[in-house]
Amino acid sequence: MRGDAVSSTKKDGRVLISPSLMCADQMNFGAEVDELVGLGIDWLHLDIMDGHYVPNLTFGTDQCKALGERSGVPLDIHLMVDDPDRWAPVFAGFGNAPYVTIHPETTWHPARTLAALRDAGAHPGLAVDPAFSPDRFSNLLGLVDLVLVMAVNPGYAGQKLLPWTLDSVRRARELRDAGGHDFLIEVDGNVSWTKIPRMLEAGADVLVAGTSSLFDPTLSRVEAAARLNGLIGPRIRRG
Ligand code: S6P
Ligand code: MG
Repeated sequence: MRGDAVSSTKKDGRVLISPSLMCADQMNFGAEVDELVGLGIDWLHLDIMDGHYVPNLTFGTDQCKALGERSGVPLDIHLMVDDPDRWAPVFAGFGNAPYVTIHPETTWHPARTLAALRDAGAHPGLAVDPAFSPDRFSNLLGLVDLVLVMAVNPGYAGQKLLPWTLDSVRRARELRDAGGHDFLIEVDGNVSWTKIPRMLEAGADVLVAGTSSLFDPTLSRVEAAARLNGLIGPRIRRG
């Protein structure tokens, strides 16, 4: 079962915006989240990095738990860890029915991990690393509510698009149509002013907004939200 926000997306075809909180001002974190929610963003994207699967560290469990209790919008938790079987059920408990996305290549039995997420009340998601085609995971597509296509290598904000990943977005859409699935397709990485139109044309339903758009350092959040509105339509209410 999906939450209301997603059901309404299916009905009205809106594109969802999921700001990447590793790009927020970490010294002003609570106020940043409040401003984003006030601007009408749909989800909050949380990159969970363990310093092993990716060479970086980001948020921990306490911060995610606090966000789930306070923010009021669905959490979009992107696990970049080398032990998702340990961590997926923990993160599944934060907020109300969060999206929890794993990289299937990080576990021996990803179908079991995805089923455990569903059993825990989360929306299971799978991430497609730039090294792979979505075809690699075709047997898993019936188990997920979200396919997150990475347009950069996992680990850092502020990277450049790997151009073939747009074909992965397109391919995920083809596989969804051919298989009669109804997962959402999210693009994560260098979702920029110039690339958003191509990402939408390829089939993206959800955009992870980072330093390339909503956290563009040359704009205020309100200005950046207005620019996003201009590209994808009036989805951010007070841009
Ligand atoms: C990367 C991570 C992403 C980044 C996002 C940042 O490992 O999964 O979610 O936070 O890509 O956005 P940008 O526009 O700086 O690439
Ligand atoms: Mg991410």
